Amino acid sequence: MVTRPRLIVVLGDQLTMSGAALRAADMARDVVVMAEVAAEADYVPHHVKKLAFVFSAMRHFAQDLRAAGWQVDYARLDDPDAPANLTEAVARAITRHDPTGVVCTEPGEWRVQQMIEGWADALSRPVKICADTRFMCSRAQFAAWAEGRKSLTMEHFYRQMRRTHDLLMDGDAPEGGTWNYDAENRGKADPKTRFPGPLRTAPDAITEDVLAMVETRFPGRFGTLRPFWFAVDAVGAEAAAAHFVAQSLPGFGDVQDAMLEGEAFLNHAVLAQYLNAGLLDPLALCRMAQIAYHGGHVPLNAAEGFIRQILGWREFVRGIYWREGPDYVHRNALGATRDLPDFYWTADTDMACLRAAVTQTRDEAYAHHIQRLMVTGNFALLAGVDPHQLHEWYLAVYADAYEWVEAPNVVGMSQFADGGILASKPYAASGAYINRMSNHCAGCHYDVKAKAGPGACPMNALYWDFMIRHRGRFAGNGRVSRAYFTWDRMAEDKRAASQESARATLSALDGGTRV
Ligand code: FAD
Ligand code: DLZ
Repeated sequence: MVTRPRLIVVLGDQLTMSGAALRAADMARDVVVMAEVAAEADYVPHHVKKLAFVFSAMRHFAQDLRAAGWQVDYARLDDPDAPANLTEAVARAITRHDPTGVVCTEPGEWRVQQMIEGWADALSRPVKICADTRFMCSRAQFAAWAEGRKSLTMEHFYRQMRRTHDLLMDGDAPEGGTWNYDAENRGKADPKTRFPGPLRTAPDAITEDVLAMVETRFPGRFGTLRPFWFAVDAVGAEAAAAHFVAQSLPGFGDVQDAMLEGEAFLNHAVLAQYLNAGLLDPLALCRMAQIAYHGGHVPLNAAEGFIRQILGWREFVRGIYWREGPDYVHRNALGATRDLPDFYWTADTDMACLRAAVTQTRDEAYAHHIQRLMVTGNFALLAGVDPHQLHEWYLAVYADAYEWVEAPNVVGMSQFADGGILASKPYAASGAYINRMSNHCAGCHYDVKAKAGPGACPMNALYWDFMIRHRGRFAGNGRVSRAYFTWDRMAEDKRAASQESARATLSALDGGTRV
């Protein structure tokens, strides 16, 4: 008797042998379906390095699956008859294999989840969606934790996660007696420091094929494709993680919030693209950091700071994304409507910090947290840029961007567009913050110390303009209300000059004049 298979669908960001759908499958009978499709490449204009990373990692994973004994039905984007989207890819695989049903792992986006939920009717086969076990807190566990709380505080969630996963714990107390060493992680970086940077992996023949395909298929797309140095399989990603823990983690905490002209990575891990695609396991990575701390190779502020990002923030934002629902990406609590300035794509601006962030984003499909939050995010917040346009930009330009993690960071943390679900205050700052945390201002066309006038850092007046625009909402917020005392005590002529400067910058943005 011939046993009919099931189709096991593996998406481009689910590239792990221990994926939930694969674990539910029978290697002897089931068929794994993977498809490179134009619809996923085009729904936002993904950076060319991100496209190359996803397609090469998919091809490497399919190769590993076959070597392990799986039957893999793989559609390549450069096949003349490539399916246009994931539904078409699965429909065609159904015709080829006549399966009894389809098994998937939860995707990372409401859009894709809704698509998969439609397959049972559209394709006339039962569809099973398995919970994604790559996370340390399931969607259901997060919902249970959040239930009945007036506000959701990352720090409370993080402490519970530390206990649950026994990370940096000394019995029931935190290692070192303190839960959070963030206060020690706000140092400025010394421009003379030589940072080791992330491990660079040379492209193999599969990656070279993909690079050629991306060059041909996506001309004019944002981003610099070569040199391409991302790892594209689990072995390479694990080597990159080991390199980070040995070389950069010891100094991670000290300069976690710093920025330096010409230094894209400092001591950051540059591992999020691997974690989010399934090439690295987050709990294993946290344990590596913990072992390095216990071995005396890494100080506590670095190990704790790093573990907090993954065990705390990464899991927390995912919980919020799924809890808030599909309309989250359309929220706009501050009513911001300005178009995204063109310089987010061209880097054509006189503001040194923004030029540096966008240039390195174009070249590396990477910017670190403070660049995303306090440079590109902050400027958009101050200028009142439409958060949905900004969300689409972030989703497109970073190699690690998938909606479950990108949207809460952009819509919630950076733009306050969810009205304060994720962040308890707006991350709004004037040029003084950039000057304190970086060396960008020293070589900038604008004067960071000047508060108003054509030569003044535009963020200074825009900061006040933002605060005044939203005074009704933020004056009662104890975390930012002091700013209003400062504004109210400022001389009338200074306030008028500041407002005039903000108006000039905003109309330059609207008129497409260089800022
Ligand atoms: P490191 O700074 O070395 O941190 C270590 C790890 O912690 C990261 O690899 C990441 O997995 C995790 N992490 C740190 N901060 C966060 C956070 N706030 N949320 C979730 N995980 C975190 N992260 C993404 O993975 N994808 C995104 O699309 C994304 N978009 C962002 C947009 C904005 C506006 C902001 C403010 C942050 C965004 N982040 C995003 C979070 C963070 O900036 C990136 O995870 C980090 O910069 C990735 O680089 P890294 O691996 O060198 O991280
Ligand atoms: C990001 C991406 C891209 C560019 N291409 C594909 C693809 O061709 N096939 C695929 O299965 N997945 C791709 N992905 C990842 C999906 O967009 C991702 O699974 C969803 O956004 C949910 O996180």
